[in-house]
Amino acid sequence: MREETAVKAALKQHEIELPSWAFGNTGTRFKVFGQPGVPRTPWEKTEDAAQVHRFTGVAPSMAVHIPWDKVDDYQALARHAGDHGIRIGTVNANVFQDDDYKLGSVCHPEPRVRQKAVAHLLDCVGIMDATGSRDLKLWFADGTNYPGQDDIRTRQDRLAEALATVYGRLAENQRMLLEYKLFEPSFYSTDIPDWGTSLLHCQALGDQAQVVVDTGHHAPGTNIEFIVALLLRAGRLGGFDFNSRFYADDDLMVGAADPFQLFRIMHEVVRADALRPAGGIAFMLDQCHNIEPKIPAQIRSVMNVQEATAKALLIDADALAEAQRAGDVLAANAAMMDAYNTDVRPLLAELREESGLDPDPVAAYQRSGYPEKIVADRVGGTQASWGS
Ligand code: LRH
Ligand code: MN
Repeated sequence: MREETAVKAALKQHEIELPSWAFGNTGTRFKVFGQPGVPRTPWEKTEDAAQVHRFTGVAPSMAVHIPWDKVDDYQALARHAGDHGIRIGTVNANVFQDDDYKLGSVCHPEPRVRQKAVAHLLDCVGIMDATGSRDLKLWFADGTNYPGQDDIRTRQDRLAEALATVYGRLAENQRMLLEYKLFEPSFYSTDIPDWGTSLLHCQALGDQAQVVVDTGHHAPGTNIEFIVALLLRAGRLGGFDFNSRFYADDDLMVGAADPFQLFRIMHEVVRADALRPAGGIAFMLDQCHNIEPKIPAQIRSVMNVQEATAKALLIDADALAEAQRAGDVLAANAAMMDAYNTDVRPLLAELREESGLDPDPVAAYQRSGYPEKIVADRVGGTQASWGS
């Protein structure tokens, strides 16, 4: 069993990035619910993200989504984040909410629309220059709803051309993270539906192009940790969009629906020694808190990742390897299950206290006065939302 000190040391340097859009109003096609105290601006979203870092100690960056987080001065936004103890992280482009993009964006039949989409992606690289962000995350809603609607292969040619243009604009220290999704909003074909399609495009582009695994973007029953192991082996796992789901892309709190799956995924990361920042994996949350209070939900989500990671770090790697070598199926499975069934909450509470934090981050936040403050302060204006 790995020493507790080694486990704590590994957890201390494990950073989890928060999504700005989780602090705004979100919902489903049926309803987007408001909540008192929801931020109205990217500045207020940054302040809320800083609260999550304040109480967990391991969420020092917030991803932005453009234009949901559009501001006149991105350097000023980055400074604002710095003033609150965090930094602006991944820049997410958005070419899925404009009327022009009904038939796609970079895969659209019309060159005018493709050029418009590429222009936005290039603008996002400009924003990265201003915020000092390393990663550009690209998710495309592009696809078709009926067989024959468009030519599958030609759309791949258009996609490859657009990605190459954007890739060519990246600075040396910048990366392109290419996200895949099985379906929705397209219901027949999606132009980047799976890890293989994303990987093929990344390999065609170059080393600065990496695959993002959004845990809600697979067919039910998919062995996601297998995909993770494969991408790590290929040196192409750029990041995760963590969330959980019972059915489709539900974007629920990570670990809420399937904590065992999250544990198995983090086992592959630990086994590849890719947990540390130098491992190059962006551990991002991508969630929507449609009905639950947003800041406590983000704190809980960070804690869920920490718990799964602590359990993965506690796997007795030698015993596991020995049992695997010996073909001892039950002993090998037991090595995993013993770690998974270990209650790591006392260890994490200790780690927080050793880091000068309250052992119970959610309770500490609730007692902080911040929940009441934002409800009192944030009156009037328009609450932030994913503006669809
Ligand atoms: C698409 C997605 C993508 C984001 C969006 C908010 O479903 O996972 O990562 O741009 O959610
Ligand atoms: Mn995502």
